[in-house]
Amino acid sequence: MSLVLYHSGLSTCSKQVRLALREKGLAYESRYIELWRYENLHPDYLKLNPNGVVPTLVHDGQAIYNALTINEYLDDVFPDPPLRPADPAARWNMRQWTWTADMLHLAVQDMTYAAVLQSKVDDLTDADKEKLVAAIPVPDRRARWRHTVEGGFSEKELAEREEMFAWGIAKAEAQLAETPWLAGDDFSLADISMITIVHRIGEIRPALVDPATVPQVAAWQCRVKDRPAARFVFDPNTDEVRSRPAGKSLAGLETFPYEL
Ligand SMILES: N[C@@H](CCC(=O)N[C@@H](CS)C(=O)NCC(=O)O)C(=O)O
Repeated sequence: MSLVLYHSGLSTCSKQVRLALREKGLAYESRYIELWRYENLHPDYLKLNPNGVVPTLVHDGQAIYNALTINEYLDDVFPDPPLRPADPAARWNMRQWTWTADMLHLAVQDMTYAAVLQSKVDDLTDADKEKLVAAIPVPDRRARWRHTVEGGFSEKELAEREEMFAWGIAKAEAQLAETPWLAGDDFSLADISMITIVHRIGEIRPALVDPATVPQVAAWQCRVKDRPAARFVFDPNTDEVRSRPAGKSLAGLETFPYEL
């Protein structure tokens, strides 16, 4: 049995799959996709993931993508320990939390583009900016990138993203006042999806996760991050978090600007 994970160190979606793999004790081969070099848009990578994003998991030669559905697949194929509740109502709750995490991810992504990617994109020539945007396969993402290369998000747009963050954190605070984990009594994919988002919100807007105002979310973050899988995935000093370590890249992948 072989599992090969194409992922990027700090990407929230990559962390979700690394968490699930480690919760299940599954060993995997790590292949780094350097987003800052647009390796995710390289034709060789697009053959594995036509959406042009990380992560992608290759299981015995079969490529599967989209963090949430990868994690559901892992739970189907490697059911022990389970990461989804058996009870239908709790499973529904788990799914609406993973949906919430996906909604929040759109806002997180825009904020991350503004904070990190904007300056890197600004360094490209106009021709390379055009080439880059044209290579993005999913129209909605292409439009976001176009927005970034054309100057980026306005203060008003960023404030709207921050409102989304506040909405998500308040929703989690209310849930965690009722149950120890987001989907109920047991740790699940809901916690895996949301911890990566809440962690990133804490990096971008620390005031929104202040323990004084959201004590339940703060205590839950400690509970999740105390698990061995999360201790590893959120450790800033591992190979998985640093930018690509030498010798672990997608073999033969060029760095941008390559022929697209
Ligand atoms: N949740 C979706 C979205 C993945 C996603 O947006 N990944 C980001 C990193 S967290 C990415 O690859 N970004 C590259 C880009 O924006 O071009 C999935 O897992 O496929």
